[in-house]
Amino acid sequence: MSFFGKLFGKKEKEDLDKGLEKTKDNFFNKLSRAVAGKASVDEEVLDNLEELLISSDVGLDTTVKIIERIEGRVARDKYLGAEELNFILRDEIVQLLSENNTVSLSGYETPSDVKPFILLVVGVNGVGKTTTIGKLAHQFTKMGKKVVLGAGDTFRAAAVDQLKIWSERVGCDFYSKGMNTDPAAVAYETVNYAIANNCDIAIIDTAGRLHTKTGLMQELSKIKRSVSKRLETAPHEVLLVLDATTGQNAIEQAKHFTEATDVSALALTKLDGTAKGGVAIGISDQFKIPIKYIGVGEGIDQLQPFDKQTFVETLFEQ
Ligand SMILES: Nc1nc2c(ncn2[C@@H]2O[C@H](COP(=O)(O)OP(=O)(O)O)[C@@H](O)[C@H]2O)c(=O)[nH]1
Ligand SMILES: [Mg+2]
Repeated sequence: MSFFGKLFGKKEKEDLDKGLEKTKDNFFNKLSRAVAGKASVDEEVLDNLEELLISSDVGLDTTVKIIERIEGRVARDKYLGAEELNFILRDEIVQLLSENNTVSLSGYETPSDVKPFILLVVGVNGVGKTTTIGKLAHQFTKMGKKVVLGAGDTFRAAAVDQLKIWSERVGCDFYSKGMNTDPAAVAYETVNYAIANNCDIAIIDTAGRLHTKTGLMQELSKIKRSVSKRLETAPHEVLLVLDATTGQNAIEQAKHFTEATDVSALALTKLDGTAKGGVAIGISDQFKIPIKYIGVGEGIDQLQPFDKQTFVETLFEQ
């Protein structure tokens, strides 16, 4: 847990425990049923386990990999007791996820030589983009960074207001041209504002509500081009926000967005209140792009840096 340092204290661990409660309950109730009355890990236990992983939203591809690993382990150790299955499972999942270690900045770090750091936030409507932006701005501001939020969701007046309210709560700057304005122009001018006002970080909100998928992707490309027209190296990060409560749908969204645009990081929101937290395991395994943040509640400080190992360990803590 090294990099967390003071970012990951007692409160954060409690939020994570609480956030994963439903996923855990769901998982372990089913796991104990899967091995009930079994002395060893046999074919039937493995079938049940497969079903359990799939129904916990780990996803088919990742489930297959995990089952293969457990099979390998069973073949090596013939006296594997069924009661050990959860320890083995934890082990194998941690190892699987550490194999595709993507090198990236963790947590709330931004490269010290990039200023302003331009963060573009994308994702479909309702996943938690604006909330995540507010929470991120709070963390960055606490670190002493000067932050500006750009109101690039110009489809609804409420979206602009919602972001403004966040900026007031956080105590950071805010840039908007109002609703029904060109989001690409808002993005350009937010970067301009950040440069002119010596900001460390600009976070640009976008709309996720367009009539067609192609339309949305074209809009995002246009926003990106517009940002780099003002600052060639920008955007420095494109953060795709996914809603954990949508389970497999989140994986589908990740596929579409990563195919269409250069997403560099993921945020998985609403892990609290869902039993579908297993989706984080599938996403970590299947995408080269790292999950950087997880949302574990609506509160301003309920966004956390994502650490695969801590996540899996917490999931398996009794
Ligand atoms: N429980 C919970 N709710 C969240 C979380 N993140 C966002 N939300 C809620 O999800 C709803 C939609 O969020 P919003 O930021 O407006 O989504 P957007 O349309 O993508 O900008 C709001 O009611 C948020 O409070 C989270 O981590 N946990
Ligand atoms: Mg929004």
